[in-house]
Amino acid sequence: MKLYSEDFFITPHQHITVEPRVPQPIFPEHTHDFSEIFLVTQGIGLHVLNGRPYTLCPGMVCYIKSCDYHLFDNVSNLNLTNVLYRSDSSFTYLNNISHFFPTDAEKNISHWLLNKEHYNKAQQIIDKLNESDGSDLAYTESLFLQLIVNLQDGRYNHIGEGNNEQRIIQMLRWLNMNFTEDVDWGHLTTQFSVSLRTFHRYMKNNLGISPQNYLIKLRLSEAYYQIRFSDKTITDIALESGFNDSAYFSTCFKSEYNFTPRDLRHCSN
Ligand code: RM4
Ligand code: NI
Repeated sequence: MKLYSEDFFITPHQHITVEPRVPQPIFPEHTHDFSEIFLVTQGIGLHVLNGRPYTLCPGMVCYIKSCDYHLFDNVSNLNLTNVLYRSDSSFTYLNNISHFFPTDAEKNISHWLLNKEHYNKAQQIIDKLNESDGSDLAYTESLFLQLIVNLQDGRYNHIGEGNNEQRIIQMLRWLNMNFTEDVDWGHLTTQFSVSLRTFHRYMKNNLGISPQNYLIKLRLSEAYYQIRFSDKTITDIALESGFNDSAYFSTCFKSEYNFTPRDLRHCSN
């Protein structure tokens, strides 16, 4: 299957367009006469690019060149924002931008995770692109430039590549961004090509705690912040921080900080 730009770009002069996919359903293998950069905003799914499978997770960015072929499968609440552009030589004001894209020297590198700061920045830029109708070329092209520079900047190593330690660090970064979600350690370690045993050993040796206790600490620190600086109820905060049970949350909180969530709320008001 081949997708054509006239079906997605409103005018022949428009070179960039934003296509939110909320959700991105299963989509069969296809190629295009345009290119894509997409940012995963929610959920997970399998992305097969040029025959090679990648597991998508929130915070991941992916580059598709027009000649690539790809498909989405096994999606679970997968949401993404797709930025379509005609080609990197179709711009009026931008030239010489190829080095802001993954280059041939980094063969196969098409997916990476963004840290939170760059992820948020990318979202903001994409929102602006989405709001503009594309008629002001200088404006949309300057936003596009900001986007690709930011995506390069906020880049971690290629998912599932590098040595064991690099892969574990990628996984920890993912956790730092996504700790409020349900975490299935078996699934997560498979996704980052790390064995569960190696991960436990790494955590024990380097952080001195188990993965689960690390996850709880991340959730507690988020809850701590919310209790101090928001007026949400403690029960809501517990749930939003990733705890399924507010009694269990209070127990963990007390043992971490030596005072209860309620104590903290009272002295913050
Ligand atoms: C699809 C999917 C494809 C993209 C088209 C425009 O839902 O995101 O990758 O090429 O939209
Ligand atoms: Ni596509």
